[in-house]
Amino acid sequence: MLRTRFFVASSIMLTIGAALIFLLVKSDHSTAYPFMPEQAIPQGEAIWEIDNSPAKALELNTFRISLRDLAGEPITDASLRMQLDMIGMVCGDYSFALTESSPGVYEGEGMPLMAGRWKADLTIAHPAFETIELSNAFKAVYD
Ligand SMILES: [Cu+2]
Repeated sequence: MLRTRFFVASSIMLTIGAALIFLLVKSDHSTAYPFMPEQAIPQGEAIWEIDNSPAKALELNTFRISLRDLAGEPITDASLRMQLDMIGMVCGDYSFALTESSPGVYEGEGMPLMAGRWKADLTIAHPAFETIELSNAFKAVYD
């Protein structure tokens, strides 16, 4: 009797486990790599914006990063670079600089070279603090 109950219980657990694994494997990259618009940095936060959502493959898309300190004031005079790299594929990176368009707001244009899921690696250099590396993910489509 105890053995039967144990058997039933473990069968249920196995079924649930298998269902979870199936869901995890089935989930596409859009859930595995979400776009995270607000990211904490030691000095405050970085806010990501891409003018096209989804981004347009083989076209220039404006990437905008706003840096704010813990008091909500803009972090000015930083040097920002971004590198776009397709997730799970070696089809070429796209690297560009972002320039400060207004205090604490940095803009640059990047081109995803194919439709699909992309990773954006951001480097923030500033004379007043150690270089910060952030990453995000986004989707690109053909127009
Ligand atoms: Cu590719």
